Amino acid sequence: MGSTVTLVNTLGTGGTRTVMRFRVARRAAEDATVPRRLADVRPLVRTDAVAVRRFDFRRTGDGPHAAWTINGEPFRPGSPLARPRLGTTELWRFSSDFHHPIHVHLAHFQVLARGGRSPAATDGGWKDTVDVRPYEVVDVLVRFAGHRGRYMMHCHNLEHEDMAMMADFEIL
Ligand SMILES: [Cu+2]
Repeated sequence: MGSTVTLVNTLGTGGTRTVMRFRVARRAAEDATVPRRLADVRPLVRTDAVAVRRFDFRRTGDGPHAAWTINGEPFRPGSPLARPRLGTTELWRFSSDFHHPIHVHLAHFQVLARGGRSPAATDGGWKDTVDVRPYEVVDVLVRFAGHRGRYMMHCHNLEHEDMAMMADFEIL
């Protein structure tokens, strides 16, 4: 009692550095339980993939013309970078020059490999976003199980998505 716990954004400065503070006000009993098994996840395997696609996330160009791009392309709505088929699984290989959390809309995936090695413990289960660190290559198996139509993937860094580090893909 009386102690404090402060949540800090170590990448933040000024007003974005200290996120929140908890003050322990009283003793309390914890009566919640965690189920022994959280979910049944059928692991996808490499041979499920009917296609392999590469998406490279990096800064392209110089000076005022520099931009955050995917496969060197600026965002062009309506020009999909991939056309996967509904009901299939593909291997998507994400590479990066920087720290980019890659978010794929409405198509969940499982991490197959990180830097050519087994995924990290935090990569387990179904994902809609994967952390790709500087000069890292992350292979994911994406399952297109929802609906046909145009979807989007993008870097989830706010500054990067604000600068249109995004691309369409279309599920056929
Ligand atoms: Cu980014």
